[in-house]
Formats: sequence, C-alpha cells, structure tokens
Amino acid sequence: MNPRAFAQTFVAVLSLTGLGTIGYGQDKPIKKDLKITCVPKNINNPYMVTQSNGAMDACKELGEQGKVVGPSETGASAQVPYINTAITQRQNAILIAANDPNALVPYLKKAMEQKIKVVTLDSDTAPEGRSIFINQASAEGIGQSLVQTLAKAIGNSGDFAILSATPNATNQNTWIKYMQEELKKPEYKDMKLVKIAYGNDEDQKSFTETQGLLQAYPNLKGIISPTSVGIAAAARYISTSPYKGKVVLTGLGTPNQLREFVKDGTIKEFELWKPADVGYLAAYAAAQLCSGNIQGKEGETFSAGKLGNRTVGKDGVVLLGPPTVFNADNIDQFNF
Ligand code: RAM
Repeated sequence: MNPRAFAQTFVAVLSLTGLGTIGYGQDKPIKKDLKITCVPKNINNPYMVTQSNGAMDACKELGEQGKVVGPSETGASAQVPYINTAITQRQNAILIAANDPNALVPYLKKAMEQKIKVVTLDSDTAPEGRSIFINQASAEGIGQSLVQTLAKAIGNSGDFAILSATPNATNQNTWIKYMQEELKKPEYKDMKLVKIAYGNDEDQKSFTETQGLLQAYPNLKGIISPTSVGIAAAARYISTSPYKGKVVLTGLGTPNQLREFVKDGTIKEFELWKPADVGYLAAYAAAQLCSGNIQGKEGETFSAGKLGNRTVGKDGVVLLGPPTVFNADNIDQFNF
C-alpha cells in the first residue's frame, strides 16, 4: 500500500472506531445556537477586525450566533455599555479584549453571575473577571525578543523609546514589563529606555507621539512599538522623515499594514501571531465552556477545531503559540 493510501485507511479506521481526534473532531458535543458577543478593544483597528473575524469564523463552523460590537475609541469605560447590553440580551458568552485589567471586572462578574461565560483574548483582565484568557504568545518571549531585535540593530548601544497603546492596556503593559526585565541583563548596559509614549491605539495620536519622541530625543536610536496601530503610524512618520535609515523601528504589527515600510527599508524586522487564530481559539473556548465540557481549570484539555487540542494552563490561561518574525524575505507570504 502506498503511504497516502495507508494514511487514508488509518484515518478511516480511527474515525470508524471513534479513536483519536483527527481534524475538526470533537470528543464532547458542543452546543449549537449559542449567542456569543465579541467585544474588541476598538472596532476600527485592522488587527481587531481580523481577530474578531476569526472568532466569527469559529462561530459559523460550530453553528453559533456570533456578533461583534464595540467602541471606536480604546478605553475601559467605552467597553462597559457593550458588556451591559450582552447581559440584557442574555448572551451565552462574552469574548473581550480588555482595555484595562481591573475596571471591567465588576461588570464581567455581573455577567458571570448571570451564567454568561467570559473569555478574554489579546488583553486580559484580572483572573476573577473571566474564566479563560486566550494569550496570543508568551509575554516574556515577546518582551525579550523585541529588546533583542532592537539591540541587534543598534549594536547594543544607545537611547530608545517605546510607543505603546493606552496606558492601561494589560497586554502592552505586560510586554513592557518583560522588556524592562530583559534590559537588566549586562549586555544591554549601554542601552537606555528614555521614554514610554502612549498613542492610545489611535493612528493620529500615535503619529504625533512619534514626531514628539524624535524631536524631544535627538539621539534616539530606536523605537519599539508593541502595538499594530502604533508601529504603522510610526513607520508612516519615519518613512518620509530624515530619521529614515537612522532610527530603528520594530515591534508588533500586521504584515499588510507594514509591507510597504519593510519594502522601503523603514522597518527591517517585526513580529506578530495570527490575530484571526486568537479570535478563533477564544470562540472555541467559549463554546466549550458554555457546553459544560470545561470550566477553565488548569489541566483541562479541549478541542479547538483546526487548531487542534488545547490545554488550560495556570490561572485559566490558554496559549496560542509562538509569534512569527516578518522581514523582507518572508512578508509577501502573509496576507492579514
Ligand atoms: C494593537 C492592539 C492589540 C495588540 C496588537 C499587537 O492592535 O493594541 O491589543 O495585540 O496591537
């Protein structure tokens, strides 16, 4: 028997016997027609759109009723009405990329008291605000690799700044904490973080903040922007300024927003995971919670469709996987 025919027979036997989870198979039934509300940090950020689309794809695949609602501005208070509406509408689950670790917790607790399952994705709340957090990649790994990428490009020496999202964003603040940890290592003794600026994940504010950084710190050697909105705005500013080729820019961004700036040499390297997979995994986790197959306890394993089986880690965290590094050699292979 040729290898392909053997593999097909093997799969057929497994599915006949009900052994193993192959492809999209689930061991435990998932309820259909669940009402799942997805609340991104903001609705007009291409990253968030891709992430929410991933969640809606999973909902379609599972036969759930998914919808995406959210504010146009990033900020915890702007997300509150959407949580309250989800409660009134008796949704089964809320997926939320939290704009603040604590401010949303009382509202999410109220939702959970009404038997609504809460899954955070991309940006977490304190653990008591949700059952599961879908973590895009190891926060420590992101913090370390962003510092390492910049250090390599500037020869481990010089002033640099961080252009972040909102001052309260759980995800950016965690990554920055790990960047600061990494910077304590002796090999970075000649690198200095001079300023953390906040563009609030607004394009224009991020653009102006970049301009401000470069004017205020004429010796700046680099900027790390761990936000897809920030890095795209910073790249746009630098690409037509005298700083192009002089100031190194790296961070987290989407290939589609940064392609032209990689091609014109403004950015050499940046990284990201697949935002659609973050959303997809969150919707699966929510559907599994609503079906009573998992509770969000450490060690529980669940099927997440095309992503395979996932295990709930400490504090209800489910990890998507390692990010991809993008540069001129590979960027054309990606379309998101
Ligand atoms: C922005 C948001 C999001 C973050 C990405 C990298 O789109 O701040 O939360 O994960 O950047």
